[in-house]
Amino acid sequence: MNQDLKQWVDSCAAHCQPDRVVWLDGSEEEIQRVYEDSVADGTFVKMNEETYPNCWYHRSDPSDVARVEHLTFICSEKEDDAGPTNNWMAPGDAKKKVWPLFEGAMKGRTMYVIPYVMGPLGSPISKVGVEITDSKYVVANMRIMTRMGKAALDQLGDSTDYCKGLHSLGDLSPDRRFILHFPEDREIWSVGSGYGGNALLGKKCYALRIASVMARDQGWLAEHMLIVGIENPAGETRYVAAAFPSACGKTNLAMLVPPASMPGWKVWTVGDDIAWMKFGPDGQLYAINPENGFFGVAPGTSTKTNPNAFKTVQKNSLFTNVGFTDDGEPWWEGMGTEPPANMTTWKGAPYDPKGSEKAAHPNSRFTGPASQCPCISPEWENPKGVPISAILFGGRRASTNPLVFESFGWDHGVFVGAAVGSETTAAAIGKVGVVRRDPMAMLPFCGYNMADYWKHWIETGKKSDKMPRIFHVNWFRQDADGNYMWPGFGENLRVLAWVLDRCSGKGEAVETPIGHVPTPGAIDTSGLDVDPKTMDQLLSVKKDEWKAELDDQAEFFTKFGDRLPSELQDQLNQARSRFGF
Ligand code: OXD
Ligand code: MN
Repeated sequence: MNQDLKQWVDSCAAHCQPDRVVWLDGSEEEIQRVYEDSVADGTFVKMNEETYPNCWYHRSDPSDVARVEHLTFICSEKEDDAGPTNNWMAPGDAKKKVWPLFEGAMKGRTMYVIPYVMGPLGSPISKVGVEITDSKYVVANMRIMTRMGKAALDQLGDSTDYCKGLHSLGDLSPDRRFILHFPEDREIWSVGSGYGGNALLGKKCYALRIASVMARDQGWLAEHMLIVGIENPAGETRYVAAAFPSACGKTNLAMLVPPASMPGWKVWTVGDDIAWMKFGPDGQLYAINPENGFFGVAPGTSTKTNPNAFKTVQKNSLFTNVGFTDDGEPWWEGMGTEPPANMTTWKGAPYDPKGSEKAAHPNSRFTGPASQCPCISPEWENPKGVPISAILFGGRRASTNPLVFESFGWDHGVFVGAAVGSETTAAAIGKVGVVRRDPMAMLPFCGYNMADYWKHWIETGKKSDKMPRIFHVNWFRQDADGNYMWPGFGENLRVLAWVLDRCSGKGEAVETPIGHVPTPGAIDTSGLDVDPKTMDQLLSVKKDEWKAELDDQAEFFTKFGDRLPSELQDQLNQARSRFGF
């Protein structure tokens, strides 16, 4: 028994006072016992065993359905180390305030100890964590989303190199809800929420916020990125990592189905949300997916938009806050079928097809094992990771950003990533929405000062002459009537094909002040309902729009004061001068 771990668990148990402490070994019998107990206490409802074998349905408290950025804190010793985009609390104050909320919080409950590995077992890039929780929902999700149990304890051995995560549902009151990160101690405390991103501590809390700090200290990258393999008709596979803010289609891109017009192309999913990247001995960046499953947004997922995600979750999966039919099946808006009769909503009320209440909460989720994904990459558990040829950044932009462009080089690419913006999804069609700056799609997930994070990116680029090329994509550009000009989904592969052409020194482009944009014929549009004029618009770089864009980026950068890396200020100045601003 690892003494450091035992002491920590004992001290948490003494304070939280559970009725019993259960160390999870990850076996099948064990999880079935947890499910049985969860049905008894109402955490899960068993779904239709014929149509959804070993699937479980959960409704959360209606006040606990999303990540809570305003209650999420980085508790670094110095406030400056958290930076202007994070909430900060001094570690001593945070502990004084939140430790009492754990006192006796697990009375009448079971405390589960979940040892887990983020990343393939035995991979030099993988990391161990241990989550203590009183939530059976968390146990069930962590069993799908991570490699957990005995294998994790074996990997840990006597080492003290693991992330400690203490989680309790507490009383679920938003007034007593805190998600605290102590980057110097590699520790996480989460209380008052059972929702995924707040409570599955391996995901956003460890694999992004804490890991981003470890990555800075140890010389690697922890990023909010999907990883996808693209195989061309000659059978060559290259890998792309892509960062988009939440609700910009990361899971769809990771599981893209090649269009009929591209026979012989295949797309292989490595990960849909998080990438950990380290240099290999050959100087290339290699990426692993630290997760073991997909925790995806259900609404809008259909056999048309993402058949692979759909097939992944037909068995051994969890469904949270979707509609629930009296046949024991899930249903959500955008599933591609008519709402069934006799369904209850995510709130447990009878569904009224004429009413305004949706069956599924907009942030309702499925949790499914990655191994069940029909297009899972044969390399997804390769302990070495997969070599990354290109990095994409992107956001949801009605205007300004062309369908795709390539940066002029690493430092410029870092600037492009740092300047990512995305329209708030509530933006009405036809209107330009409110752009929120979301650098590298890490705004809510970077565990330290974002200016230092950019510096870390700049420094990383100096370590090798085999860095991936950096691109920006925008699937969401609209015409003057508010219609999306690009069809998206599987057709995005046409853009990825150009990206990979550029990586192999082909792929025609014109130089513009923002970077290299495809020449009019460089992206194959045969068989698409996109005429040359529309394509022209999709690839256009408009001076007046970019004036406003660069001004907005400049204003955002001023938040960081002197800490902004001079390389980014230089890139901004150069972009302005290329336009003649
Ligand atoms: C997620 C998110 O759940 O980014 O992956 O919010
Ligand atoms: Mn995400």
